[in-house]
Amino acid sequence: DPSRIRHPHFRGLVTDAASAVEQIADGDTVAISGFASAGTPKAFAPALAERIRSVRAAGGRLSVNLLTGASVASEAEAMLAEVDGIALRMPYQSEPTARGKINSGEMDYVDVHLSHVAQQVWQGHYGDVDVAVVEVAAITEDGKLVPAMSVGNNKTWLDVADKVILEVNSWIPDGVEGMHDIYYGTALPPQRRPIMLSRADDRIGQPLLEVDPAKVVAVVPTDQRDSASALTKPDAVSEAIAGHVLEFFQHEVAGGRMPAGSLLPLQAGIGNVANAVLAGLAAGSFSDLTCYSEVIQDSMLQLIREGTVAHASATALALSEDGLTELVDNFELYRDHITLRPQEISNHPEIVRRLGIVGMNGMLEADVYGNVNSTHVGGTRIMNGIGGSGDFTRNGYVSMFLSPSTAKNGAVSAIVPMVPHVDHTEHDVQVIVTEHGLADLRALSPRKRSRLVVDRCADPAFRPLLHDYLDRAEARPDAGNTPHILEDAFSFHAGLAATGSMLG
Ligand code: 0RQ
Repeated sequence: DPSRIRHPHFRGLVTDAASAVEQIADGDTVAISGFASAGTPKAFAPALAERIRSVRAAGGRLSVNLLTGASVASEAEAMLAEVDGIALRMPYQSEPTARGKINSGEMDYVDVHLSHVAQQVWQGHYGDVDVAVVEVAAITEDGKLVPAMSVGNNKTWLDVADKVILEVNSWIPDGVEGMHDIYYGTALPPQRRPIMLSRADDRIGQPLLEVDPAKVVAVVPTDQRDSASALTKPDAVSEAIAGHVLEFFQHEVAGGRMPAGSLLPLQAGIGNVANAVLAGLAAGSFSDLTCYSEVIQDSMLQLIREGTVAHASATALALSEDGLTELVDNFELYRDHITLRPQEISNHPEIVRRLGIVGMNGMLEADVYGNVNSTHVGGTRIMNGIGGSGDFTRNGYVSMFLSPSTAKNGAVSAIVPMVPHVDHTEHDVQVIVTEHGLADLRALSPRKRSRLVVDRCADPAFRPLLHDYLDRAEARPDAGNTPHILEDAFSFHAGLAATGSMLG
């Protein structure tokens, strides 16, 4: 499609994916586009997996270090993991094959705050980035790039890579041009300057990405939809959690800590709980809400359409099949209410703090004192990764964790005596919510926090066990500020391993 590749130099580089991946050598560090289900290069993973198979069949070796925005389309991740094509993975994944390889020790995984990725790569910790593979919507007359449905780390990948492969996807609606705000003002210290963004809808950058044409080695045309995010309908548990969150917002408004109507910019993780909270906002008395988050889910489109949300800023769209269709069919409407930014900016601690973001993320488990485990089942087995949850939790104005009180049909309690892996410490976690209730931990000492977390948030089946633990811990002569019995602190997890249930 000539209207997508408007510059003759780039038109001369058009080739197929099989030839493009010939540029990739064993041990290379390959940085690709993709954030959640949006913007993963479509032709790259199948072509690289095929090349890996043929190199191996000929007795050779080929695997790469794979850097991304966050999770990528799961079929792409799976294809590369299945052929053991990934030696090292960073910064986030959520795909079962890759997860299995990581947990069996076959794949190295470095779990990084999403706002830190670009600066860690600039600092050189990951060595040279040999090849960047970036999906774009178009190449303009002057050789600039119209970004796709996610931005992620693409600006950084294009800047730092030695060679660049561009996938130009003509499925992406033409109208996408102008929806992005690519900020080129970040640098390493001591050159750093303030980032002058003070509202969710501020534009501080430019709509297009830049690339040095001399680095571009291949341009691969594609025409494939983004993969869809699975969307589960809100159930009774997620609706109950949403109800507590909405009541909390009213309480904050009444206390003068949030403006009535518009609240403060909201950030919500992916999943049905976040979706239920957003859906609940539509029914409330809110208007002119803003969101400053990582991803935009289906429920956000509805809130924009209804006029409840005035503006949503993110780094990616993570939509279901229906959501993608709704977006593409009504692009003119959504483009004016959505800004996609690099993940350095969507998750930037400076901005999260300045805007006063209300962070709402999921968790695996919390302990009675408010430490949260988001990533490691049983303390050892990776689930997904910390993602952006740390960026928003540490720096948010209000930091909330939302979760069902139990998992695995009631065998696992989300409230435990001590978490066996800590992603978010008691200093960062302000509010915990389950379907049973909400515990506001602000200004409470550890001994007061623990009883509140148990009584408000734990499933009633686990409350006697948790109170018994706390009674015994507090009765010890050396109980201290944060009472624990180290020999018993993981009794819930040990019970689960031994009997299949934390109830023992
Ligand atoms: O597994 O489906 O196999 O049973 O974990 O749990 O309850 O569906 O919740 O989808 O929100 O995931 C922390 C993983 C929660 C997620 C986590 C099992 C449970 C189920 C999923 P099954 P739910 P969610 C950034 C946002 C970190 C990254 C982040 C996450 C599966 O929220 O990855 O916050 N967070 N990104 O059965 C064993 C437990 C368990 C458990 C749940 N205690 N032990 N298994 N599960 N609790 C910001 C953005 O803007 C996007």
